[in-house]
Amino acid sequence: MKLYWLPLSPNNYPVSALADHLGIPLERQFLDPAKGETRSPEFLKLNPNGKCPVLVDGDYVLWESNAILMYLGAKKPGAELWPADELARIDITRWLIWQQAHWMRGCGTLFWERLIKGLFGGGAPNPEKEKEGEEAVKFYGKVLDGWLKGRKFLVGDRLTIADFSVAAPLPLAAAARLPLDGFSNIERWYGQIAALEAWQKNLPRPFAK
Ligand SMILES: N[C@@H](CCC(=O)N[C@@H](CS)C(=O)NCC(=O)O)C(=O)O
Repeated sequence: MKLYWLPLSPNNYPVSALADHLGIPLERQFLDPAKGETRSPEFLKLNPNGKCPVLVDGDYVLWESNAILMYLGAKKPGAELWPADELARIDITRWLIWQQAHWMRGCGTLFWERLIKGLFGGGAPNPEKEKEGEEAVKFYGKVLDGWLKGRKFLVGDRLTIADFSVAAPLPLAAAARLPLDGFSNIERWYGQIAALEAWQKNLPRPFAK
């Protein structure tokens, strides 16, 4: 299997970390958007959205990070991180949808304004956008922290792909000054993900903690 990826991106490193955690060997190809590599005709044939990650397994091509987490999770016998139980899958899917629809949007606004824009010559952070991002992260952070109260992991008290997905922005929390202070349940839960060897191996250094 081959993964086209951007190692610094929170949509990307959880996929690579899950593959390592499950012991699934991947050939990894780093793409550089600054060199137009995500807009090349060859890459657009794989993903017309021009985005990473993309997983290629023989003739099968899959884009969208959360779909790739499901695919990798399903590859392992027993599929413990993407369990067969229907309600567990629905619960996990709920968190994967929430991650993209709400969580990553708020965090992504702050990543863009505070970490990425400047690297691409986009100038100083826009205070209105920062305010918008801060409000979203606080609002959805409260949702996540409340859910995690009294729970070890997001779904069924065991590690699943939902944890890999929802933890995605947290390694960059300090660098992007995500307003998560006081969310002790998030901190405790994320500590377990951060302790995974495969997670540590794939963190986007030098930004990540
Ligand atoms: N919803 C997509 C988002 C993918 C995405 O936005 N990838 C960005 C990096 S965070 C990308 O590849 N950007 C390169 C570009 O637009 O040229 C997913 O989760 O896979």
